[in-house]
Amino acid sequence: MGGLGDVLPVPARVRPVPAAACTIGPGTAVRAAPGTAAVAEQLATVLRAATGYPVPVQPGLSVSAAAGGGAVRLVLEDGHGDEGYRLDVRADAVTVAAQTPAGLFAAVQTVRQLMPVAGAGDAVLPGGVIEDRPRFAYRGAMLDLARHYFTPDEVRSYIDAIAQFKINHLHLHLTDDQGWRLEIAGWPRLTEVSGGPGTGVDGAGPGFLTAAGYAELVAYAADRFVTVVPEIDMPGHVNAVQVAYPELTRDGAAVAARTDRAVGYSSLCVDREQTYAFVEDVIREVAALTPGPYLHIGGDEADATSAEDYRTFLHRVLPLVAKYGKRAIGWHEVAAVEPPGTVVPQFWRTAADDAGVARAVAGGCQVIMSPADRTYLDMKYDADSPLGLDWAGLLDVARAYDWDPATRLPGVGEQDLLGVEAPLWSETLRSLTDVQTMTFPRLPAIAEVAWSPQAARDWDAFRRRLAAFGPRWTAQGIAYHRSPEIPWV
Ligand code: TNX
Repeated sequence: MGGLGDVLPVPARVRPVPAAACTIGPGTAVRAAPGTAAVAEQLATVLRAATGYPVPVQPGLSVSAAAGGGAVRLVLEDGHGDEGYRLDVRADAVTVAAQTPAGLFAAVQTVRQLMPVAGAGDAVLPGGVIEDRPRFAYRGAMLDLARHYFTPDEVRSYIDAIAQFKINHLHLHLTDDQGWRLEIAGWPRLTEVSGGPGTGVDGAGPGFLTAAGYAELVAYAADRFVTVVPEIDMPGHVNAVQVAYPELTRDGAAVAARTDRAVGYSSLCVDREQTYAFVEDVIREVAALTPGPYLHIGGDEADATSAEDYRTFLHRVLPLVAKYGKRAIGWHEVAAVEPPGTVVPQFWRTAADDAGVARAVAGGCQVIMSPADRTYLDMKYDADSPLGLDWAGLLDVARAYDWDPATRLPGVGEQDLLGVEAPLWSETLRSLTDVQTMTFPRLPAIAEVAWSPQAARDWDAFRRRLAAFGPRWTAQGIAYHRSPEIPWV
């Protein structure tokens, strides 16, 4: 049995009381206070898997220990913040308290890691108290479905895998030069043509989400307290749009499909009204399918759009996002147009400073930190990595872990950060196994950067906790890179 604090990401406060360990036995039940039934069922599922016992869920607050094992109760109470929780393990009972179901769900992820991987018979929860809450509200991962499409089942499996580390946003990069992956009412050729056979990098990543399939995915994520953030990349990265609809090009001439990895060569026509009719249809549709607060409009690498056109375009499009009730996120290039304070620039480059982002922060914007040399899961681990790119350098686990987002950019401090995200671009990926191998174990490093207080983080302690997690991935059927930096058990 590990210690009470042997959890990824490390909890904010841990007070072990070894004598208070609690045995989950054949009589253990989960008692669900009003409003906690759904998470109680998730907790019971964890305890059943760890023990093989029935672990019924019972409504009510009584903590009277049933024969053969303590009761586990879930309660909602103030004082824990939006996603914080308190886990109190005593010899005769366990209490999980939070202000919200999201906080209870975070606690369940902690309990899951404190239980055996999969077991038969009594299991022991280490005694003591954890009081935990996130450093940042936005803790994200991103999957690129455009360069290579991943099916709803694959994305669901990714959601399951990342939610264990208290990642609470999944950004889906749905469109790019090589493909368009979300069905849009009124514009069927986007997916018929640019989601069809031969799309994706090397033509090896065809497929698309139907509107209904996307909505199901969003609901599945929401059940795991993960908010989907859809990205429609514009005004650049639009070759797939123009292949499907040549009327959206300057001269209306047919456009050749592209399956190479180049960037920065395509642009929507900023001075044509038809462009904005298209963009508004897409934004309205995506907003209607997405209950979460964010809509990502890309805005990166628009090298085929002049600076003046880029400004004109964004000043038309940012209000459309607001019109349909969403808060816009854009890659940090959007900071160049002095966006309103509700817009969230996502910093992705490797430079030591960025005047545009600092100016946006001074203007009231919050920032998502995704510096490529720390968070890009598509960078190679080391020179021998068979998958991935290396334009931002090699990214081993220590590099992903050992940085502080609040000191990364001058003029962008702790209070200016909405959070941290780890993007996974898919130019070199062909399968879910590829995705998993690039994601793990670096995503838990980023999750700890985003969740745990800076003062509670320590590389050596993290390596040991990570090493102990290896068998869990194996038991879950998740591939991971056995980085030589980690003393795997
Ligand atoms: C840069 S990061 C891009 C993507 C590529 C990625 C590969 C960003 C906003 N744009 O178009 O896929 O590098 O690492």
